[in-house]
Formats: sequence, structure tokens, C-alpha cells
Amino acid sequence: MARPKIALIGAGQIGGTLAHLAAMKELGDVVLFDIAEGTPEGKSLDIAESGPSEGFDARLKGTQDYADIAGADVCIVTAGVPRKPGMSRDDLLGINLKVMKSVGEGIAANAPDAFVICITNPLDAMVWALQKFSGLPANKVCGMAGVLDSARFRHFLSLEFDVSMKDVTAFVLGGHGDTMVPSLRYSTVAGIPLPDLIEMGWTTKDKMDAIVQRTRDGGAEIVGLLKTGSAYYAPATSAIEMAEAYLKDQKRVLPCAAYCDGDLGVKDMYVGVPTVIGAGGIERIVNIKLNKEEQEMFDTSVKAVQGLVEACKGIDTSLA
Ligand code: A3D
Repeated sequence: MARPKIALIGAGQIGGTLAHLAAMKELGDVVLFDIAEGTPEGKSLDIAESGPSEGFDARLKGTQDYADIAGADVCIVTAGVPRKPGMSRDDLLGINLKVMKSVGEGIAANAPDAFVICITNPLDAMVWALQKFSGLPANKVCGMAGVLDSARFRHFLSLEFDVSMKDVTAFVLGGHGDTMVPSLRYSTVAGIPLPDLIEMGWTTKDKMDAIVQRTRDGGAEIVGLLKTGSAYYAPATSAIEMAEAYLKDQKRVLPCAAYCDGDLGVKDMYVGVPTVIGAGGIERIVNIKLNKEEQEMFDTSVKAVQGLVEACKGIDTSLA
């Protein structure tokens, strides 16, 4: 059986890291696409030359031609511009919307059967636009954010409790922005929910609130440290987790920006919700029950995403 084909649209910081991870994990052959001449070719060759030492079998190709992504099984989209210090994700809207149009058309023409994972910010609005521009089925187009936000939350929790992060599960819902909803009730250490751990004296509500806020600010913390560009190791790793779930039909339960058509009360929008990812793409949305406080936070987050979607419709009338 031929190896799967993974197309990476955007060969910048995240794109290059995705290519390296996909090759090292032997998920398939990799095509790196970018408009910047030489960048995808150079990164592909560099990564391919790490193969003999690492011992992986994967072909890598860099290109400026969409024809090279033909028949891709997975497309991961990072094309666009990232944040600089002082910028919010939403400041990227106008520039990245135009990029989504060309990427959507390129995927539709060359890889219409692919599972598409968007990473470009502002995430929830960009994945919505990408699905509209590409016309691919909504269950085959999703956005990576929840896996990353949950990973950040899990990392901070594992430090707070001094336990392995393997035993920490966490859920972050809503839009990928300042209004995201890290859920204490649905986050656990070995199955013990965080509110119980507060009662057991393992931590305090104040410390949990601080960790929730640090999770919300997780992207900005890294932008502030790097000064040029935004996070890329953890974002790439998170998207690879989703791609692997699809390629290996793992039926992983992962939070991601999925198309909601009435799910969790959200209509015709992409927003972060728990999903099941397998060979069918987004096979299911897990319609969890939110309590009053969580619902209010989720509604605020959905409203923020709705504002960005309306802004997209204002910029590109074909989306209205
Ligand atoms: P960067 O290193 O600048 O790479 C972006 C690449 O896109 C560059 O190589 C550009 O040449 C290329 N590009 C620009 N326009 C096009 C086009 N029309 N077609 C093809 N390629 C194009 O950025 P990065 O890799 O650090 O980040 C990529 C995106 O991911 C940004 O929008 C970030 O804001 C976003 N991001 C999202 C998350 C989430 O959790 C959702 C996390 C981190 C970054």
C-alpha cells in the first residue's frame, strides 16, 4: 500500500516543524507548499537529509505549485502571517482571509478528499472561511487550537501537582482567543476532577484561576518571549496528533474547532468543542452539558468568534 501523502500549506516555523515531525513519525510522504521561493525546497531537503541518521523512510518535496499536493490525504494549513508582540490574533484577519481564499481554492482543485486541519489565526474564523472557500465537507475541515490550549493547561497543571502530565487530562472549549474556556470540571488528575482536588487540599481555587488565566495567555506569553513570531513546536505537535488520529482511524477524543450545526447551541460556526477524530474526519461532536458559569463563558467566546465571522463577511462578500 502506498504511503499516505501529507500536504503542508505554509512552510514557515510551524510548517517546517510539521514536516520534521511527520517524517520522523513516518506518517507519510510530505509535500511542503509555500509562495516563498526556496523556503519549502530548502526545508524539505534539510529534513530529508536528517533521515539517514534518524532512520525514517519518508519522501519530502518543496514546491510553489499546487499541482504537487494532488491526492493528498491530509492538508495542514499554516499559510499566512503570525502575530508580533502587541498584536492580537484578530489583527491578522484581513491579511489571512485573502490567504485562506487562495489556499481553499488550491485544496479544492487538487486534494478535495483530504482531511484539512487549519492552524492559521484567527483560528475559528479562518477555518470557517477555509471551509467555505474550499467547499469541502464540513466534517473534513477542522481547526487546531483545543489540543494546544489543553496541552498548555495540562503542562501547567502537571507542574502545580508535581505529577506526570500523562496522568493529567484537560479540556479547553470555545474560540481560540482571550475568551477560551478552560474547564475545571472536565479536567482531571487520573480521573479526579480539579474541583475535588481543591477540596482535597492539593491546590487552591486562586491557584487554579491563575493557571486558567496563564492558559488563556499561553500564546501571548510565548510571543512576548520570542519577540518575532509565535509558538511553533507545540502547535505543530498538536496538529500532528490530530492528523495521526485521522490517518490511523484512532477515534481520538480531542477538542478542536469543528463545524457546529446546532451542537452545544451553536449554529453555522466553527468553535472549539470536544470531537471524535477517526477515518471519517470529525466523526462526532461530544455534546457535553455545561453548567451555568461555563455556559456563560462559552457564550461569550462564541460571540467573539461570531464577530470575527461577520467581519470576514464584510471583507469578502462572497462569504455572506
Ligand atoms: P510563519 O513562520 O510566518 O509561516 C507562515 C508561512 O506562510 C510563511 O512561510 C509564508 O511565506 C507563507 N504564506 C504566506 N502567504 C501564503 C500563501 N498565500 N500561500 C502559501 N503560503 C503562504 O508563521 P508560523 O508558521 O509561525 O504561523 C503560521 C500561522 O499559524 C499564523 O497565522 C499563526 O498566527 C498561526 N498560529 C496558530 C496557532 C493556534 O494555536 C491556532 C498557534 C501558533 C500559530
